[in-house]
Parts: sequence; structure tokens; C-alpha cells
Amino acid sequence: MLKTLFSKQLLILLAVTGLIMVSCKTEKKETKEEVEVVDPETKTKDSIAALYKKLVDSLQPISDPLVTHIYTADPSAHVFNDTLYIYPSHDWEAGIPQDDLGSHFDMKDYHVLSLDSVGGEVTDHGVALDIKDVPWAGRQMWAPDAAEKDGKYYLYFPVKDTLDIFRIGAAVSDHPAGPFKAEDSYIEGSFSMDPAVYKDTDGTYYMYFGGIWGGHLQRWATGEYVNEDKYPADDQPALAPKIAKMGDDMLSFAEEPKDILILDEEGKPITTGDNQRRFFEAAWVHKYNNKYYFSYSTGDTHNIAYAIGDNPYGPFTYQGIILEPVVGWTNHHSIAEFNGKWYLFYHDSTLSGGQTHLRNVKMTELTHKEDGTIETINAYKNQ
Ligand code: FUB
Repeated sequence: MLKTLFSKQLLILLAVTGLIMVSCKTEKKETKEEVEVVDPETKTKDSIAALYKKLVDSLQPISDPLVTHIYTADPSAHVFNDTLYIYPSHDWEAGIPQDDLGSHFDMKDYHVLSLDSVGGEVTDHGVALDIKDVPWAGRQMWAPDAAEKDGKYYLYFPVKDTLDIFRIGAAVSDHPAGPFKAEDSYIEGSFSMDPAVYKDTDGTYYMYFGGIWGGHLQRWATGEYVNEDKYPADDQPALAPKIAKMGDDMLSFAEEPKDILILDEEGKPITTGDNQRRFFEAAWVHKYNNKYYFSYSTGDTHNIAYAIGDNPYGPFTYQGIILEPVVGWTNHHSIAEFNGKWYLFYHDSTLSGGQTHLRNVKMTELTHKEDGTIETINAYKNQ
């Protein structure tokens, strides 16, 4: 529904753009002085931005931002020692123009948030890891995750190395909120971005990762990094997210990363051309009633979708949408159980009036229906 709304909004915006351009042209004819003081292009952009902000402000979100003193995104939630910890990206205004590779997401540190109860006070524990303390890092600290093993806490984070290639790093702490100490190099064999570490009920840990476009997964088709974007043809299976079992030290992979297969209702792999359902980024896994739920963002179609399987490696069969598109281009989530209820953690850009690179994390209850499917969530009441 929101997609429809945004299509309508886009039409309105285009219509408004047209009107403004006509009115700018009219102004040009008036006096020479006016042509000099009013830059039509700036005026057009300003008017569109104001209209967009008005449309964003008119939405009625189902949840408020968890914190408003900083911009946060990509929330990965875990319960450690009865406390809910959220590991988000830390958005800020780096002043970098927007492009399809996500250069405008130029984050440089992580903060950890925590809550003792839903609706209770949210604590920001300050800087948990700074890019300047990661010896191998170049730029862009993207969506992180965390795990606990034997009383140690591990922060996993994607960042471009000094060759400008996304890798996944690990950093260790004695406390869930850090500060974390980064390893000297990235996890050997890691590539691309958006790590999510799932601890299975038998105590085995797996990392899911990968993301196309700015996440570079399309540059690893040969198993080596190739500085060229190559996607399978539209009728071929889409690029697959990856899984690797974690080593006992939690700082290495215990195996070569493997492909995760997402199948349609006929058991056929979802194809590249099926961008309403194919994997884009933001992998997450949770287990419910002994089934594995693999959820992810469809990226350029802006949904959080999910698929169900019988083991951590899949294959997973596509089921539907968990979260419809939100304000801002990206959609990225996590799912966790806290005090007997399930929650969806997500972000949108309402706090910044719709700026894609300035997001805020939120949470809302998530419902598994009796048949095991998940109730679709719309993040806005009036849509
Ligand atoms: O926050 C930067 C990137 O945007 C994340 O890694 C993606 O999942 C998208 O949310």
C-alpha cells in the first residue's frame, strides 16, 4: 500500500516539479533583477524537498524512534543477560552525494543501545568501536551484528578495507555494550556485507552475509574479487546470500561460505528478474517451532521478505512479506524474542524528514500465525 502511496506521491512530486518549472520560466520573463536573485533549479529542489517532508510528516508511524539524539539504522537485536541489546549502524551527515553504491552511507563508528523492558528507557552506551581503531579499515562501517559465547561478546561488522573492498571484521569485549577491540585483520574468507550471526539451539554459530549493488556480492561470482558488476541473467537463479559455520574462536569461519538457496512455491530458485522476491541484503535468521526463518531485504523493491526451511543451510521456501516499504530507500531489520514475545526491529527515516542516509531504529511486536506464517506489518497507521 505504501508503495502505491509513494507511486502516487511520486506522480504528485513530478506534477509539482512541472508546475514549479513552468512558474520559474514565467518568473524569468518578468524582470532581469528577478532572474538574478531566483535560481530556478534551487527553488525547484527546495519546493520538492518541502513537499516530500510534508508528505513524510503526514504519515502516522506505528512506533517512535528508540533514540532521537543520534541517527541509527540496521538494528540487530539480541537478548543477553535478560537485557535487550541493539547493535545498529550509526548514521550521520557525511555530505557525500547519493549513488547506487551507497557512498552516502559513510559511517565511522558504532554505538550499542539497550533496554531492560519494552517501552522502558533506552540507554546509549556511547562509542563501542571507532573506525580509527580498526587497523585494516578504509571507510563505510555498515550494518553490524553481535554474538555471545562463553562470557565474551563479539561484534561483527562490514567495512571497506584499504583497497575499498567490503570485508567482515570481528571485535571482542567482556561486555555486551563494548567497548570492543578489533582484530588485526578481517575474518579470513569473508567478503561483502551485512553479517548476521545465528546461534542454533545445539550451540552451533553460523554467519549469514552478503548484499548486492553497494554490498559487492556481484563482484565475487568467481570466488575472487573482480572489480566489475556481474549479475546472472534475469531468468537465472538470483545471486545467493552466504552462510558459513563459525570457528570455535568465533573469529574465523570453520568452512568455505556456501550459497543459501531461496525457492519459490514450485521449488524453483527465485530468479534475478524477480526483484519483488529475490535477495538483496540484510539477512537474518530466527527459529520458531523448530523451523528456520530466513528473512531479508528485497532492496530496490523495499520489502522485508522471508522464507522458511528445515535446517540452517536451507533451502528456504519463499513465504511473503514481513515489513512493507518504509520511509527512506533502505529496509533492514532483525527479529528477536524478549520476555515471551517476538519483536521486529527495523528503521525508517521519519526522524530526518525522509532523508535516506539519516535513519532511526524502531521496534514493534511481530506475530507468528497458527500456520507458522508471519503477519505482514505496515509501519504506518494511515496507509
Ligand atoms: O546502512 C548501510 C547499508 O544500508 C546496510 O548495510 C544495508 O543493509 C542498508 O540498510
